[in-house]
Amino acid sequence: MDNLGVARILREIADLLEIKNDNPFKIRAYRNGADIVANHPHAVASLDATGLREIPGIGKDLAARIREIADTGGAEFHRELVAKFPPSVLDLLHLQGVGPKTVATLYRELDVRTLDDLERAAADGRIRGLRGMGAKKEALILKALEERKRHAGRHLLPDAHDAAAALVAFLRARAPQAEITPVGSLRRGCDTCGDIDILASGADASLMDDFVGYRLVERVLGHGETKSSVLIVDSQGGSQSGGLQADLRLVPRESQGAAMQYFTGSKAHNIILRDRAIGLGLKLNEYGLFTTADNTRVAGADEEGIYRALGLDWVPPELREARGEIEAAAAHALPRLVDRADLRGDLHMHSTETDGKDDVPAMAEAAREAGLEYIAITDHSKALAMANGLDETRALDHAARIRAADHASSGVRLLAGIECDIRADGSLDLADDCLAALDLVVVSVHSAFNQDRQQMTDRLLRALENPHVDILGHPTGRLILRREPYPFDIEAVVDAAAGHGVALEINCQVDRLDLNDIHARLARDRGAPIVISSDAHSRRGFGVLRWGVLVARRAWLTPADVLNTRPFEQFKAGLRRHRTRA
Ligand code: DGT
Ligand code: CA
Ligand code: CA
Ligand code: ZN
Repeated sequence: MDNLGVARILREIADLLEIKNDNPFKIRAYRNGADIVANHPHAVASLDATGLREIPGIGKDLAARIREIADTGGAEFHRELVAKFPPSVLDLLHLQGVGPKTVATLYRELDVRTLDDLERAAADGRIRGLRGMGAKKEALILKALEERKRHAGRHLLPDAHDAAAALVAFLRARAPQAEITPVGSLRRGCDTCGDIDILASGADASLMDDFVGYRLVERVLGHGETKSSVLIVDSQGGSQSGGLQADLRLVPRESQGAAMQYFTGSKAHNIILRDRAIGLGLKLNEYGLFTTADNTRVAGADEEGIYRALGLDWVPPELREARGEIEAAAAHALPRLVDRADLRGDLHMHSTETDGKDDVPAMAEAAREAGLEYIAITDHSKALAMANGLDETRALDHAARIRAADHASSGVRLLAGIECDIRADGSLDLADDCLAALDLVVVSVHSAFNQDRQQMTDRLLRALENPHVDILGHPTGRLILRREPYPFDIEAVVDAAAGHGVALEINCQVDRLDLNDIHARLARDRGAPIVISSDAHSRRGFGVLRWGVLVARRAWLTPADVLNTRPFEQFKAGLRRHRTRA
């Protein structure tokens, strides 16, 4: 069994224990164990009990449990828990606003075992009568169910990316002479993907047999000569999202570019391109670009050739959304999009001082390995008690240690920052003199999400007025496929940020990507500075920067639009705290 399989069972044990209202330390031990196993660079199944216990955070009991799972494919303890609770109750836990206590009550009192059971109970008004629930809670549950339906069948980009990368590697090994690439929304860098589209050219038809025989295929939906579709189990195990569809298309070599172009999409981009072709007396399809008059092939082997024949510069896939890219390509005015390699700094991350897993020197070392020149350590403020958030005294002590570490190191430059909570009324969680004494202040909303549009707008605007605020963190609060952004007037907030010189964050956490592409482009257009930050919670947390860069590219951002592409001194000078004083 691979690490993700082991981690999944450990995580289920933690969830089930939580529903059972078991010992919180035990629950945390299993949950931490699941994270550690999932992130471990080597297969834990290949380690013996002693080897397992050498992994920091894995104790004797957990090591024994992991061995049992690796040896037998399961754990007795897990089976006992599953016997007490049907595994389908775990689906309920993924609903926004439904915690383990609620699940336990619903199960015990109403025998709610599945999402369907829950929907019926809520629709019948049976939930409001339960202790600690009420009509408001019932309405929230109905809303969460509805949102879940809306998102059903979509997957986070990084999940789709990982699944596609493994599948493409498998296919390439089977057909080394062929050209095999992911296309569709995945290639465009969309934050969610409906399915995985893969294009192969120059491959033998037998590649289709290899494809449907892939190890992770759960079900074959179609098996043809030029197109096949399968359902594969996704890395999360599929129970929540119901598997991931993958399509493979096979085209002749001379159509490679045309098919790349066609199947990358988007549909809207393709339609504009096709109309442009018609206007030029040409015909564009997935096989090539042809003259209408006598069907002569004009282009098709490569994408550049297609765009060129249509009088266009090659359009980066992230821009192919019919948002003005064709006009820009015709005018040779496409932007030079920001790259991961352009990033020199990272302005949002956590350490062991609050809810991070690694200390400041370890984070600095990992940042250096990730090619960064400077970072800000921005641990939580006291309102986040759950995360052991900092009060003024601890924040300043922590800052002193960060600065000492900065002087001691010859590598990455460190900024002593904070991620300060924005309270419900828009005031900040830490006193002004404390914020003024730090190098960088990120402010974010972590509570009172249910305010109405006006309240939330006023709250954010008030926070931005505080002169010590440099960056607004994860500005809309969305959790992709789980929680909608809180309602607020984004244009008013973007304009205020531009006016105050507060940077808006593209938070790179895979389920946040907040700002999204549209909002980041709006921010740029209105003159608000932008930063791309990892929000890393461990030394392995910098890998997510690539996803935020994709959002920035989809937002048409150039390196000049992103503050943390600047060298350290120039970056610092561009921060609001230094600008407003100048
Ligand atoms: P998704 O899967 O919902 O995340 O989004 P896409 O863009 O990957 O959509 P998908 O998988 O349905 O199709 C892949 C690409 O194939 C799409 O981006 C453009 C092309 N395509 C599919 N259907 C049509 C169509 O009816 N007309 C045109 N012009 N292109 C299409
Ligand atoms: Ca697709
Ligand atoms: Ca598709
Ligand atoms: Zn946060």
